[in-house]
Amino acid sequence: MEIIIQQTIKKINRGLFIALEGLDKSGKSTQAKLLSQKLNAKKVSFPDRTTQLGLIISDYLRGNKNMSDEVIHLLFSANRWEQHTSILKQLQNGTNIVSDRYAYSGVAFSAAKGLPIEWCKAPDAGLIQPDITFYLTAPIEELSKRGDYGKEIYENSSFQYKQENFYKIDALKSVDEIQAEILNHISEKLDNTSLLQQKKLWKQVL
Ligand code: Z5A
Ligand code: MG
Repeated sequence: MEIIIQQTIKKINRGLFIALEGLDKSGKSTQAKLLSQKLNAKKVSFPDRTTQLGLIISDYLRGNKNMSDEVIHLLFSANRWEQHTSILKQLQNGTNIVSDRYAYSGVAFSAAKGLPIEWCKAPDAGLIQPDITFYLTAPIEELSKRGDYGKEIYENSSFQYKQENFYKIDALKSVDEIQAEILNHISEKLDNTSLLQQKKLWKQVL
C-alpha cells in the first residue's frame, strides 16, 4: 500500500486528501487514526478544538454555551478555514491528509436543524475538496450502545446525516475489516489517477 501511495503522490504531484464522515460514534476517529498511520498521513480533526474558535465550539458542544444555529454553523466553517492554508500547503508538499470529519458534517448537522442546505453550504465553498470521503453508517440503536454516546448535545437529539454519495461503509463491521475496506477503496481509486483532480467545494475544479 505504501508503495502505491508513494507512486501516486509522484503521479499526481501532491498528497491525497481523505475524509472520514458518518454517524456519531460510527468509528471515524478510530479509523482516521489507523489510516493516518498506514498512509503516513497528517491527521486533522474537525472541530479542531485546539484553536480559540475550537474552544468556543467545544463549550457549545458540552452544553455550556447557548448559540443560535446560524452562529454555531459559521463557527464550525470558520474552524475549517483556519486550517485551509495549512492543508493546501501540505498537500502541495506531498503530505497525505486524513480528516476526521469535514464540511459534510457541517452541512448535514445544520440542515437537519432546518437551515436551508444552500445557506449551509455557502461558507464552506472554496475549501479544498477531499479526494475520497468515507461515510460510516449503521442503525443508530446499535451505535448508541458505544462508549460515551449521549455526552454531547447533538447526540441527545435526532440529528443525523440524511444523504451523501460517498463510499458508504458498514460501521458494524470490525475495526480491522473497516480499515481493510477503506484501504481497498483507496487502492482502487489510485488505479485511475485521472479521477484525482484537485477540486474545491462544492466540486469545482481548482
Ligand atoms: N459537528 C457539526 O455540527 N458541524 C461541523 O461542521 C462539525 C461537527 C465538523 C462533535 O464532533 C460534534 O460536532 C458532532 C458533529 C458536530 N456531533 N455530535 N455529537 P466530534 O467529531 O468531536 O465527535 P466525537 O466525540 O469524536 O464523536 P464521534 O466523532 O461521533 O465518534 P467517532 O469518531 O465516529 O467514533 P470513535 O470515537 O472512533 O468510536 C466510538 C466508540 O466506538 C469507541 O468506544 C470505539 O472504541 C468504538 N468503536 C470504534 N469502531 C468500532 C467498531 N468497528 N466496532 C465496535 N466498536 C467500535
Ligand atoms: Mg470522533
